[in-house]
Amino acid sequence: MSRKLFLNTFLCITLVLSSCNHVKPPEAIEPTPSENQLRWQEMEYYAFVHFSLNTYTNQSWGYGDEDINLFNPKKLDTRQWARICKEAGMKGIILTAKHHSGFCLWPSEYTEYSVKNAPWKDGNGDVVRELADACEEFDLKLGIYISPWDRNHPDYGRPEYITYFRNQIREVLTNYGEIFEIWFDGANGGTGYYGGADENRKIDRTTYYDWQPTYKMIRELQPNIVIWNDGGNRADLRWVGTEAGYVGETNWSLLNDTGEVTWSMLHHGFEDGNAWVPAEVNTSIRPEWFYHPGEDAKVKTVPELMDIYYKSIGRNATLLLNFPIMPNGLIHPNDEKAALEFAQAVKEVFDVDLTNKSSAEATNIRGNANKFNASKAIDDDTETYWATDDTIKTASLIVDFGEPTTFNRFMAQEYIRLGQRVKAFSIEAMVDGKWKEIAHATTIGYKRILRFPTITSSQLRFTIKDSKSCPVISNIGVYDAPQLLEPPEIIRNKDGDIIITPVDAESEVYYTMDGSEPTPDSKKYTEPIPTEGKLQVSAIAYEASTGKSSPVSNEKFDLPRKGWKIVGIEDKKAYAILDGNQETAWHQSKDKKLPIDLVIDMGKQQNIRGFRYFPDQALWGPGIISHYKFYVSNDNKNWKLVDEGEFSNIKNNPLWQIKTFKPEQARYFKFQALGNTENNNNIGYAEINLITSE
Ligand code: FUL
Repeated sequence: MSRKLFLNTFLCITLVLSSCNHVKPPEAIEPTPSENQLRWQEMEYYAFVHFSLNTYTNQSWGYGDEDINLFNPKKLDTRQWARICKEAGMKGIILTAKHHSGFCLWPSEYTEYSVKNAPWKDGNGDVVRELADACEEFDLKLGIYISPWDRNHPDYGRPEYITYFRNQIREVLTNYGEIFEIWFDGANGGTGYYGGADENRKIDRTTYYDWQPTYKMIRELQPNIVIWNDGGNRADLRWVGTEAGYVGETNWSLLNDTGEVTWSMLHHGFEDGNAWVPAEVNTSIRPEWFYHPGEDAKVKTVPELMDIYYKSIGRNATLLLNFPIMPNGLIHPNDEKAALEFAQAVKEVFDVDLTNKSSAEATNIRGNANKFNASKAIDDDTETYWATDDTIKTASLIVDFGEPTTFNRFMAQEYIRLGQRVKAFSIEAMVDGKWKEIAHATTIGYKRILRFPTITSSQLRFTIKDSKSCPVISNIGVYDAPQLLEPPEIIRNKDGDIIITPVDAESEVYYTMDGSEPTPDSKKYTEPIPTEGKLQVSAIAYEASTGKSSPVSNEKFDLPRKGWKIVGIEDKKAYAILDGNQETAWHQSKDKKLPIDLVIDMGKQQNIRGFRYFPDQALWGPGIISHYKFYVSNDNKNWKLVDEGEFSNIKNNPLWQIKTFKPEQARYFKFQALGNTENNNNIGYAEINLITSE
């Protein structure tokens, strides 16, 4: 090389390098997350634990007068909880230190209604302490749920209670080491024991709790904490408007810091919001939050949990998955099994990132600087990113696998320290020399995962179609998820026919009716099966081509509802509430005013010992009954009241409600609605069924 050429080359390289160094990173677009919110978001997946006095009364919400002597778990072992959570890949545990009943799992100095007066460990026990120690041992973070609504406290509803509530918060945030999250549930059903007053106490949610001084105290006591609060009480994190385990597909981590928060804002965030309030998806591994023995066969299956994963973590939220603790103080083995299998299934999908062996190129690179080039999106380092020039809001990144590659999942992450930007994007694959769209979506945020049918291609194109400002992508991933067969749906119609439907129409269904586990050697389902009497049905979906089976579906049925008549209602559509199909519902006529009766003639006497109510699942105006009376009669004239009460938490978790009482012989029953969750006269039902004795 001549001296001149050498000098020229040297100059060029220096120029290029120095220009790179001068390319500035994109400016943040406000709002941006705090350090605490960032640390929390990276946890992605952590546990909820519901345990309280109502674990011993089979209730969803304790009333506040439950006998303290019931609390005496014989095998309580917080190390078992922590081990399971750790093995399940979770990063922390949030404990219901105080649920709505007011009972405290730590020996609070401000109330007698706590473990200090329970027989457990002769009053020397402290569940919060034991869990804090177990979390430390298993390297998990600890969070605290402390219910603002307190159905035990005599002062609830008065200003004095706020002092009590703050004192309790101070106790749990002072004595148990670092707390990563505090959870303030918004539920308030009004009625309660309230120190013996036994009355309905209404509060104004917008003013009563006076949150700001409480938040200030919390942040002083625990500088690294994030505060969860629902409704309009803006804190660090938001609820997603449902407990069913999903956030909206479009999910901005933003809200406005003042003003009303609508359901849509909870579910989707608010694109133009001026405050960073990211979403946390909370759901239970079983239908309910607290333990009910009747749900032992209702633990969510791996395909259901995977679906929740994609609809929470895969949609820019975190996942808070609940374990109900059994009365003996342990997590049930079925729940443990489901959580560990779920962790394994997640691993099987995401362990091999197909971009690891690929190269990437982009249509625009910020200042042409290496520091911001496409490879930064596939380097697995979330602190480096691909960014474009400031004026560019539409750009593509092409991943070249170098050989035909099979995939069905795509993951993208924005570098959210600089704000959430992307509004729309698409994924294409090169098929027969042309780009073919395989998926498109809206927001990305911290993490977005898309599912699409399996495709084989050598190249993938990720196109940002619209963005608030130049896109900043820290990471993308491409995966080949194994197929998961979903368990089939089992229903029994009014005539008593069992109908089993596979989720994937291609798969075969095998079933048993003797309580044994179905296999592909069991009876094959081909058409509705006429049945009589009480029975249990178990079924699997099976794919002969792969030899794979789904998890087992289990359903127990009481007597068929053949011959039942809805008394005094002409509308034939009313029979939707007896058809076994949870998706069909019927509502009482709009002119009726509460209390509203539903009277059913069973045609003959039955020995009734309970009933089951499944509310309409509609998002708007479902007419969900919250308070009821239940009567029986033999002549449709003289009625005997056999049960009355509330369906706790039915608004947020509108699932089967099961009530039992002393058996009664009767031909008619009357289910009387006294109130609904909408505070109006709209009363709906998807299903009504009885629980009978032999
Ligand atoms: C709800 C509460 O009312 C439930 O009992 C449960 O604690 C759930 C996580 O939040 O709204």
